[in-house]
Amino acid sequence: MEPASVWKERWESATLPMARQYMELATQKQSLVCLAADRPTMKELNDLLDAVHPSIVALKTHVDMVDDWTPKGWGAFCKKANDLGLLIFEDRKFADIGKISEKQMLGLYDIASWSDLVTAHLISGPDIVDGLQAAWEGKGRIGGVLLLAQMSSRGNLLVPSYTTTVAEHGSKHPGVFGFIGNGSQPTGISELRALVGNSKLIWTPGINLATGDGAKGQRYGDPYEAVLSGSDCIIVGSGIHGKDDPAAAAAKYAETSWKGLLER
Ligand code: 6AU
Repeated sequence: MEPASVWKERWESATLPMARQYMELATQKQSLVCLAADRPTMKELNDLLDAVHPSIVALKTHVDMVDDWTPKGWGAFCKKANDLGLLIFEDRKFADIGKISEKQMLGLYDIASWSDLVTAHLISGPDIVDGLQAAWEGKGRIGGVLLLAQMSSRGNLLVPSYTTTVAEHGSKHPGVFGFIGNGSQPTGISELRALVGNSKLIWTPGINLATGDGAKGQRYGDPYEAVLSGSDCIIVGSGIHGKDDPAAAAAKYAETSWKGLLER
């Protein structure tokens, strides 16, 4: 299957080569799954990646949550993901002013050296995107920013007028890869898609086959409905790593997300 024929207007209108790279790999693997690899040790992270990689297209990390983090262990983990062709997405949710966000991409974790994508809030204004892009440029690398336009957690403060402003700014910025939308609410995803148009991707956390309320204010929506509503990637954490058989769970999410895309 050709990516252009499956992704249609999203493929035609994509502004970043990395977006097409994502759509191409998703088409090859028949999966729109980004694994939220929220495990606390390098062994668990490696075991999880080894088990589920055939069914995922991107690897989302929280580098500062790993108990036994070392530059060497992390380097090997990222190399494994790169060799598998996966995009590495550090969910750092940057929010500071541009020049500080640039420095936060370096430092101990040196996120600019291994990430392809990072998340950012636009609360401090549009220069944050330029700051993050400057860090990748400094390393001779290309990266993309996913702006939080909505969140999945209950009671979050990303009100509709804020979402609209983020979508307006982000849709025009060449450093923006796409947006984080609320996967637990299909109508919200459709509304975000209407604001964003086709030139950027929408990735959605808050996804689980068991829909409804999750732990500590998390909310979950159905993967198939999220994709039908306009999500281009479902971000799944505990729905995969919290299961006895993560590989089988990941395959299930891949199948339902791909079905959604074909029927969209
Ligand atoms: O599937 P879960 O609930 O186990 O994990 C959800 C993952 C976590 C969160 O940090 C992340 O998705 N997340 C995000 C982002 C940016 O990915 C935004 C959001 O609104 N809600 C959310 O859960 O790694």
